[in-house]
Formats: sequence, structure tokens, C-alpha cells
Amino acid sequence: MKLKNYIGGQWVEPENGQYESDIDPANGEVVAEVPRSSVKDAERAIAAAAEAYKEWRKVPAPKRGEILFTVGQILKERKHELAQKMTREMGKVYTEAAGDVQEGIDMAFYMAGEGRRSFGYTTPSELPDKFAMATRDSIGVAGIITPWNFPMAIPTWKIFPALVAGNTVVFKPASETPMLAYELVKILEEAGVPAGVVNLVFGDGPVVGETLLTDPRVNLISFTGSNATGRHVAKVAGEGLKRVSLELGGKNAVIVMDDANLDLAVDGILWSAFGTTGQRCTACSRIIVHEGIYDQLRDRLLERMAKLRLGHGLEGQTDVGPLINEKAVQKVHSYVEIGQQEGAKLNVGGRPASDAGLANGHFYLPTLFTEVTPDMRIATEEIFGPVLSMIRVKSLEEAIEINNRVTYGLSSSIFSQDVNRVFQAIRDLATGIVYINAGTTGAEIHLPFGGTRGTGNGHREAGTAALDFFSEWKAVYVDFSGKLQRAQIDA
Ligand code: UN1
Repeated sequence: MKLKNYIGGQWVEPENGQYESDIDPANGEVVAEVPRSSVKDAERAIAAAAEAYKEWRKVPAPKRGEILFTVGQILKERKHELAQKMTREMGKVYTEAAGDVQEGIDMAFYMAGEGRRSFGYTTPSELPDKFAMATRDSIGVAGIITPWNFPMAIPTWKIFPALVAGNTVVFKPASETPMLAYELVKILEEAGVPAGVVNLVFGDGPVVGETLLTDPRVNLISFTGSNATGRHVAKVAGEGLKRVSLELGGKNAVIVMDDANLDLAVDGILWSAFGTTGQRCTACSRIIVHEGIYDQLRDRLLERMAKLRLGHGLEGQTDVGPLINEKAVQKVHSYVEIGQQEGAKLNVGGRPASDAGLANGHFYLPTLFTEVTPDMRIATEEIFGPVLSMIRVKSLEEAIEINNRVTYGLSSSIFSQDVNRVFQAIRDLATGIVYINAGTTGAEIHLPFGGTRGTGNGHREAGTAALDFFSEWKAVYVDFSGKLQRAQIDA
């Protein structure tokens, strides 16, 4: 199948005629051919979005919301088919792919409702016979740049609030997951999004993404990806005074106290460390464990890790799918080598999987390091793979301090049954998301999503926080006194 760009309501070939292959990471099969678009394609899409903005901003927000409601209905009908395609294109196991589509469905219905809310406020004026209110205004053209690890959820977190708030969109999805982006935009078209309101341009970051960052007709950039690229995005888009939202990953920790329910902790750790093969921004890659239960927890984890089955995500018995590509395998493996050089103890895993049946895919064995100290690179840098590091502590205070020491601040979790410890952790864990007695993944779409410090630049996605990013405030003063009233002077 040959995918096309979607510009100004037309499905079009890239002007340079260049394509590349979209590959199934579990077996190397080609899923689709994808445009490698040029700057010209990106500029045409931006022009179409700027033109369409003139009308879209005036469409009543409840009407914009109704279109999103239809999008939600179609996503729901096609959930199974979309999830299957996602597994083939990206590797995550089918049930997780279905969850990824479900996030898109949830976001569609949630943002559809925001069309009838998007509340501003009224407030008394300091002057008589004068009315004051604050309303949310649209901004313009949003450049949406998304990663491959949540091929449906993350684009919907960005595109749906952008649209309901009255902005138009140029969408540049990750090169690794074009098929799901294509399916999403086809659904937006089918649901009645007018021509030019959403445009899709496939291609490389340095070409298509860069054009979005530099073109003055783009007002907003919403980006999820690596910390290094995020800094580049902030710099280049900041130069043009664009509003920029960045979500740049994590080094998320689970804290396990000596009073924890250990069965539950083991379940939570395995799910958040090895689900999606560790390729979530929210994935758990550190466990900070009280010395009283350290050995016991390690043994239980090892026992359960030995049972994890690797395979194609469409095979029902698979627990852990492949990494996204060969480069990811090399990166993960280089961290395993670093961990060994640093003196951490490799307990299990630590190499690409070599079983028959996995040879053509990018599989890596779930890996556990123990005797990890808090400042080792494996304990501070984002690995984005199935590698878990176990750190020993003597107290909750020490655990929290270690959690907060890294540059990332997305998600954290604590397993404890002591209400005092739990509330201390809620107060002191310096991350944007905190879980109690659950792993570090599983954010719901109606709460703010994002993190502190190196995880981003202070914005939040999802929830009503998404509208704060995709709209700006307009303060309106209506004077019905019939005379000149001077604020601060006549009051
Ligand atoms: C991501 O990894 O970038 O909380 C998104 C979670 C999912 C979203 C993760 N709902 O793990």
C-alpha cells in the first residue's frame, strides 16, 4: 500500500516522488510505502491550514465538538482493525494497541464535550455600568509532531484539543508509524473535518518538522519525542516566538517500601517496566527498594520475568513485543554494557533475543540490574527499552530524594500501605504524575499529562490543561455607561 499526504482536503503524492518503507519490527515485513516529503509539501500544507483557519475559527465550538464526537464513533467501530494495524506497524502487543486506540476514543468524546464547555469567566469591573469577561480564543495553525510509541493516542491528545479550540493543524507523524496517522486523518476526513483544517505530511524531522518550526505562519508547536530534539524544537520555534509544548520522556521510578503488598508491587513493576517493551515515556526503569525487602522483591521479579514470552504482538500468548528498530536494539544494548562497566549486577537478560522465530525482529530480553547506585548512567538516563535497575535504600526520605535527583520528572509511584508515608510521597515526589499502589503507567485522558524539569517546558497535555495550551485568553470590557470611564483613575 502506498500512502499519500493530505493537503487542503486532497490526497496527494509528494512533489519529489520519493517514498520509503514502513516496516513491521517483529518480522521485517513491509507494511506500506510512505512519502518522504519535501519542504515544498510542508509549505503547501501550512498554506492550506492558514487559509482554512479563517473559517474554522468561526465555526461554533459545539459544532467542532460534534465532528470530534463522530470521529470518536468511527474510532470505536474500527478499534479492532486499527489495533491490528498498530501492532503490525509498531510492535506493541494487541491488547496494548487496543488500549492505545481507546485513548484516542476517550479523547475524542472528552474533547467533543469541551466544545460545549471551554469555559471562560466573567468578573465584576471596578467601574459602574461596565461588564468584564475573559474568553478563550483560538490561536492559528498548530504544527503537531508526534512519536511512534503511541501512534494513535498521542496524535489525538494534540489534534483533538487543537481542533475544538478552533485551530487548524499540520500533522507530521513519526516516520516509523505512518499507517496509523494515515488512518486517523482518513477518519477525520470521513467525520466531516473541512478541507485544510487538518493536513498530513509524511517525512523526515529535519525537512518537514523543521519547516513547521521555522515557517512564520505556524503559531503553535506541540512536540513529543527525545530530550535532545525537544531542546532543538524549543530553540528554533522560540526564535519565532511560537508557543511550544514539549513532552520529552522520563526516568520513572517505582518506590517499594517494606510495608508494601509485594504481590501487587511485582505486578505493577512488571507491567510498567516491560509493557510496550519499556518504550513508554512513562515506563518504569528504576525501582527504589527498601533494604528490608530488597532480596525478596528481586527473587520474585526474577521468577516472573523468566515467564515473560516474547513474540509477535498479534500472537495471543505474547507478553513482550519487539523494539521499534535495530537502532533501538543497539541503544538498549549499549546501556546494558554501560551498566556492567559501572559495576551494576546483571541478573537476567542483557542481550537481543536469539530464539528461532524472533530472528527477523528487533527483540531484546527483559533485563534486570541489581546493586545499582543512584548516579549510574543506567539509573539516570532514559533507555527506552526493557531494562530495569534496582536501587537499595534505607528510608522513604532517601527514596524520594533519589527519585527527584534525575533530570526527568514525568511519573513516579510508591507501593506502601502506610497512609502517612503515602501522603508524604504525594507531597514530595517531584513529578507531574504520581501513582499510589500502581506502576508508573496508565494516565487517563481527562487529567493533565506531563512532567517537571527535563521532561518538558511546563505545559501539560490532556485534561482541560490541553485547552490552556491550544487557546489564548481574550479579556473583553463592555462599557454601557455612555461616558468615558478611566480604569484606575475614576474608580
Ligand atoms: C507515552 O508514553 O508517551 O500513561 C504516553 C501511559 C499512557 C500514555 C503514555 N496512557 O502510560
